[in-house]
Parts: sequence; structure tokens; C-alpha cells
Amino acid sequence: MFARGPQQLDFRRKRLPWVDELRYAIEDHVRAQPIDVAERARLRQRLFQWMGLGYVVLERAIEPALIDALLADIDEVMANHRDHSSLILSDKYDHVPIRTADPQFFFGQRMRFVDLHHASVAAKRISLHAQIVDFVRHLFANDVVMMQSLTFLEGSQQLLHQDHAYVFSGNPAHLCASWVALEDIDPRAGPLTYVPGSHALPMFDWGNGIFRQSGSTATEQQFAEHIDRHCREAGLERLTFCPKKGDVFLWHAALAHGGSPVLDRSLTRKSYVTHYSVPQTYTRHYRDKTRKPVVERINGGLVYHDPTDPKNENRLRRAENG
Ligand SMILES: O=C(O)CCC(=O)C(=O)O
Repeated sequence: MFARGPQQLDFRRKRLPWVDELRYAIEDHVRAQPIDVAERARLRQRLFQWMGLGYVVLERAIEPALIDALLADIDEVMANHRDHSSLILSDKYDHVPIRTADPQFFFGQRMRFVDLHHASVAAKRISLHAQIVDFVRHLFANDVVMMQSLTFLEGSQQLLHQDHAYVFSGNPAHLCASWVALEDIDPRAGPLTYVPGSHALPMFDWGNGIFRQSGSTATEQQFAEHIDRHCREAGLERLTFCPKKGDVFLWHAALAHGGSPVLDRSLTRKSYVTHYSVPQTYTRHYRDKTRKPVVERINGGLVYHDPTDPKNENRLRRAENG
């Protein structure tokens, strides 16, 4: 038994069952926010879902006009690719400026733009959309910095993986990502696939720890098999995300996800991914960690300018006043 204080009107926080400790941490955080009842209810629901399942969906969060501005930027870069230095990654090209690539390989090679947000103000405004920044800020109870972005025109068909192994934020636990549908996604176009609750599986050993880096001896296939086996053993089910244009899927650093098979190769699957962390650990742009970055703020979120290509920054200004 313990002595009861005269003013004690709550359970003693230090004596809670462990499961209630987590619940109270969320309740305390939500209660402390200066927001109205509806927002409070939404935030509570999202934080509990994040804790249990490792993802949340923000339906129709991104305005169609902002998405259309990004789609127009993509069209412009592809139509005039010789004038643009944005990087692409595909089965054919490994992080090369699009100006050096052959347009016949823009489709059918799982191509994606890497960090198109440097050129495109629309992309930056999507990455740091107020609804996304607001939620990620709650997750980390901290400022939010975007790290890198990927723009897909077709299904990636990527193996099941967890991002902490690839995206280095300085603290792998302070990492999350958003996936924005730039169009309505057809189930035959290779939608995003994910495993709710998989963010606490035993971690994969690449031969030298939890990150894929030089000296890692394990393969991506083994990584996928490890995740798949542990999901099956835990009874976790794989789902697909077939969103409407403007829907956002936010996932935890360790949520297992990938790209499902493309069943109809004539279909596009336009989507936009951003990774986030906090500025205390992700302090420099990953392309040149020796230079102090120029920092831009959008909706309170931070983005570091590309120190290696300043002329490309904010070239495509369609969404500047949006
Ligand atoms: O969009 C996809 O198909 C997969 C994206 C993904 O896995 C990632 O960006 O980490």
C-alpha cells in the first residue's frame, strides 16, 4: 500500500501499469495542445493509430491545385530535360542529372526523380504541407526537417523494406515518411503495400548492424525475407493503399512497406514521397555535410537547399503564391 496524498485526484503516474503509461503519455500530450475539440479528437485517434499500427492516412489533405502545379513541373522537366539538373534513379540510371538521360528510358525502368523539390516549389510545398508538418511535429514533439524526396511516375515494385536501413537521419528512431497520391491510384498500377503493426519487428542485421552501408554483407532480398517471415510469425497482414488524388499516407521509420506488382503496364502511378527528421540530428544536407545549409521554412517545417546545385533551387515557381 502507499500513502494517499490529500489532493490526489488522479492515478499516480509513476505507479501505472506499463500499458497505461503509454496511453497517458498520449492523453497528456493531446490535452496540452491549444486546439479545439474536433482537432483534439482527431489528433488522439491518429497518435493511437500511429503507436499501434505505425501509419496514418490524411484523406484529401493536399489541394488539387498544388498537385497540378507539381504535375506541370514534372511535365516541364521531362519535356525540356536537357535544361534540367534534377537527379533521376531507375533500373537504367543511378542518380544522374536528367539532362544526361535518354527519354526513351523515362518509362518502363521504374524511374523516380530524387529530390525534385529542390527545383519545384510545388514539391516543397507538398512535402511541408501544413497538415503533414503539424502531425510530424506532434510525433517528434520537435521541429520538422524534410530530408529527401522521391517522385514516382509508375509503380516502384520495390521489395518489402523499412526505411531506417536506407535513410540516415542521425537518429533512426526520428524518421518518418509521407506518400502523396498525385492521381487516383488504380489497384493494377502497383500500389504501395504495407504491413500494419510491423514497425516493432525484430530488426534485420545487414552483417554490420541495422543500416545498409559499406561493409554490409546481406542482400535486399534477405532483408525482405526477414521482414516477411517475422510478419507471418506475428500474424501481421499485408495491405495495399489505393488512394484518391491528394490523400497522404504517413509511415513510421520501421513500418514494412514496398511497391506491389504492376499488373497493367499502361497505367501510371504518380506519387510523391518525402522523408522527415528533426534538425537536432539531421543538421546538414546529405549531399554535402561539410557545408552549413541555407535553410528555408514552409509552414514551420524546414528544408535545406541543395549545397551542390544552388542554381537549381526553386527554379520552377508555379506554386510560389499558392
Ligand atoms: O511507392 C512505392 O512503391 C514505394 C516507396 C518506398 O518504398 C519508399 O519510398 O521508401
